[in-house]
Amino acid sequence: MRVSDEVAEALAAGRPVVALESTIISHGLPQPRNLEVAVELEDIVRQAGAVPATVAVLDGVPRVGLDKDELERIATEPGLRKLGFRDLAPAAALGLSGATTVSGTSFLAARAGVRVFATGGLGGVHRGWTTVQDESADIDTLSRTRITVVCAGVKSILDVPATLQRLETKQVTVVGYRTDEFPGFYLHSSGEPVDWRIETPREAAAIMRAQDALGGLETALIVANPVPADLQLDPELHDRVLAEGLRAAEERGVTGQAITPFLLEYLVEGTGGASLEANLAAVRGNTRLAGEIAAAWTAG
Ligand code: PSU
Ligand code: MN
Repeated sequence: MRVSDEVAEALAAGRPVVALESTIISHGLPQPRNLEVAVELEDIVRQAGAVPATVAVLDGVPRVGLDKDELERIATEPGLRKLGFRDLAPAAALGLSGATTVSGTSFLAARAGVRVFATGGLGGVHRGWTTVQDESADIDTLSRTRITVVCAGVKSILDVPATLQRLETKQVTVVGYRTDEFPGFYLHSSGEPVDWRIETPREAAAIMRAQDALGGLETALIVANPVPADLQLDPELHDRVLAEGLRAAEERGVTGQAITPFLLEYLVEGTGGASLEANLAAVRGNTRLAGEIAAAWTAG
């Protein structure tokens, strides 16, 4: 694993660092907007006074912290793989390049000593899980990785109540940021309740310290930060296009790793780009908050 000089120096000096994932860039957003977003997210982290550490695997080397050219590779290289934790060893052994999911990113970031991570929406339990056992590896990794993930909940293409149940079973702590309702990714609320509510980055950092002080399972902390209501996707449009997308995925037999990118892209097209704007608003807000939490964490 190679940690960039800037990230390594910040970590050694106890300065705030925020990990960013790369699958959202390679598989979650359309080109050429994805490169702009990758650069913008790093700028948002810097504005919050933290150092960004985008995570990926390049030519078989797991990387924490990328430069501009490397970000460009993630955004434009054709055939880039999508790597969860279990894919890291084969990619390394075979010298391949790939973007890391929440699962792959959490693992590598935590190994490097980065404690705070920002993304859009987590993976989780897919609809139809009673027949197709598709549950994102994000959940299992977060149940055994000591990292704080700031996200707008889990992707609304999923079975959200089932995903919340799995997070409970797997002992992953979930707190709402200034909300009593679990966010709905593109939507301000999923309509599901969340057990814990915090109001400040300092409270998030205090929970992180309490996790460490208690010891026990090395679980994550999920800080669920809703997209502002005025920037959310219109819920009716969301429900209609998502229903179409789920039907299209079934008709075309899209499954496994391909289903999440397929549905995200379907929503972008079916909503005339509105889902993309809501997705970006969510990721920007999460990235900003992650910077603030990282600062509160290192200040403690
Ligand atoms: N959040 C986004 N867009 C994305 C993802 C998250 O706003 O594309 C990615 C993350 O990398 C997440 C992955 O880990 O989707 C989940 O994929 P799967 O359902 O195949 O585990
Ligand atoms: Mn899956």
